[in-house]
Amino acid sequence: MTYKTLLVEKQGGITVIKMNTPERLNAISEQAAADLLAVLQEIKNDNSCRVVIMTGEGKAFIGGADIKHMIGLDAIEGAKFCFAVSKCTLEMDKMGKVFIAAVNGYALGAGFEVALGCDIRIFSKKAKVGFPETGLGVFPGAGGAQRLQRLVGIGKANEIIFTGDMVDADESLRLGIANKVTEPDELMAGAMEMAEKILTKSPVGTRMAKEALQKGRDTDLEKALEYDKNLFGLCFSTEDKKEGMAAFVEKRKANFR
Ligand code: CO8
Repeated sequence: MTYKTLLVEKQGGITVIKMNTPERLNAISEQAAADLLAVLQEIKNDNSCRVVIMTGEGKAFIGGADIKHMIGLDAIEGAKFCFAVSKCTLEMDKMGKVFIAAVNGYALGAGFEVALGCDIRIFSKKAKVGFPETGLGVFPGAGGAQRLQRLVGIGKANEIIFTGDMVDADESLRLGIANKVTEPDELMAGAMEMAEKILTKSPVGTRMAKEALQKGRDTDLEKALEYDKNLFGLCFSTEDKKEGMAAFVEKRKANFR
């Protein structure tokens, strides 16, 4: 399928989604939110896709929700628009695929929220993230406040959200927001390299690991370990577990299908 605001490219088990309205810094309009949700549905039903790389064309990953659109919205419309973005990241959480954000430039507001909705973030040295919302009379309501405090802790999340200060790539790496920082022209190669490495692993193991991590995040340890035990048991009924362990014993590379 083709989309008005983004490009999709498939390369083996990897799908690259590139936000593609650089003239407005890939700001999320109603159309962009609808396109993003639609492409996620398409990917969800594509069993050949196991890793998704999200990035942006031009100097932004996503410059935020479209302020020129939000200026005319009332309370109900504002909440609906906000949830259009939350829905995308909730879908990403639930999908058994790994999402890598290749953050090429500004990831602000809803853009930072989308990046935080990814499982792994690789930053170009030019990347900058932040939540300017409090300066606009709102707050990061599409998951930013919740996801950032889980990632960096409450104190730092408070500071980033209350001040609206942008955080550069090196500081993001230090805080654990970025997994890795690359030269700008090496960003996609870095993201592809990580995606390729993930593809060599068992699809079942990866999928179960994501589910365990997601479910455990907001659960007490005892319940989380109970859940993990059941997922772990489930792995033992799969070809991936047979192949992975047989390959170890036979001293060869595993060949997962
Ligand atoms: N919305 C609408 N238009 C935008 C946005 C945006 N978020 N960001 C940039 N643009 C437009 C600019 O208005 C400009 O358009 P024009 O040429 O017509 O004036 C064009 O993109 C290029 O941008 P600039 O000329 O401003 O580029 P600079 O390099 O000078 O500045 C900045 C880059 C600093 C990133 C600047 O563009 C900026 O401050 N942008 C706004 C960033 C922002 O505040 N983002 C947060 C928005 S609020 C939000 O995301 C709410 C999330 C929570 C709820 C989710 C709801 C869906």
